[in-house]
Amino acid sequence: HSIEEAKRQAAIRAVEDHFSPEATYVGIGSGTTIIYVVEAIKERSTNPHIRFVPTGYQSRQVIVRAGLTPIAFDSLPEDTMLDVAFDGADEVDEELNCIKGGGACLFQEKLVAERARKFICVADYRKDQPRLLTNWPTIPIEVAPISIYTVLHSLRLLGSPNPQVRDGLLVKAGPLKTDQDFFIIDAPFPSLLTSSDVASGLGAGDGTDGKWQVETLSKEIKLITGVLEVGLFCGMDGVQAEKARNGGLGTGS
Ligand code: DER
Repeated sequence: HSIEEAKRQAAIRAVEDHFSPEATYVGIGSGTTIIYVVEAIKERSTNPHIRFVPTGYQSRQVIVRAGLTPIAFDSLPEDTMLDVAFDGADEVDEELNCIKGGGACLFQEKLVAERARKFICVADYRKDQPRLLTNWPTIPIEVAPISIYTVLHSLRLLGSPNPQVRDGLLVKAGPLKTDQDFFIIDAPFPSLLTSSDVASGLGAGDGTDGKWQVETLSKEIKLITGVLEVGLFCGMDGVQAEKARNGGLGTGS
């Protein structure tokens, strides 16, 4: 099967398992896998009042192009939780911690994910790794443009060998700008320990031996002045991962 077919299969199963036709508020993430999720939801939704909460301009475009109705995160009725939020990821470890931000939408993605009763990560088999930073090399971090030198210096002190401001490359001269008009720094680190790695004595997880436990490092980075959000989604309530069957989970199936 192709990667696209694997994404589509994972998306269909995620929607079959976790989307109820009566849902009213549904979070929609960013990237390409989410397009298959929206297609599958459109076929199953029966609630005329259903509203979709985007996680950025691209996500909103996917919702509108599917003929569905968006509602802005800051227009939701007070105290309203989303029934479910679906999103992709760049890598998922065995404890369902995720690296997100390959699409530079991590801030709104985390806002929406944390406001949902259930966060469903839809990831094809390429994303499924024992530890984060195995296949995906860097942690995306959203920062205030004025603070990049402060953040780059602090990341080096935390042990990142070569953090880089994400460039617009051929798409835009100069650094990429997020939907919040911020910059993205991509910071490489050695692969991140899971909680069970630390429990089994593989390392303290506090960076003293150069190795970090995923949630510990996420909190350290978040504390750097100038950081808006970190592309590590750790220990989130209701995280489930729908992984593609074809070639997924190392089964080679
Ligand atoms: O930016 C993100 O976290 C996205 O969810 C994204 O990286 C996943 O993208 P994909 O579905 O195109 O692989």
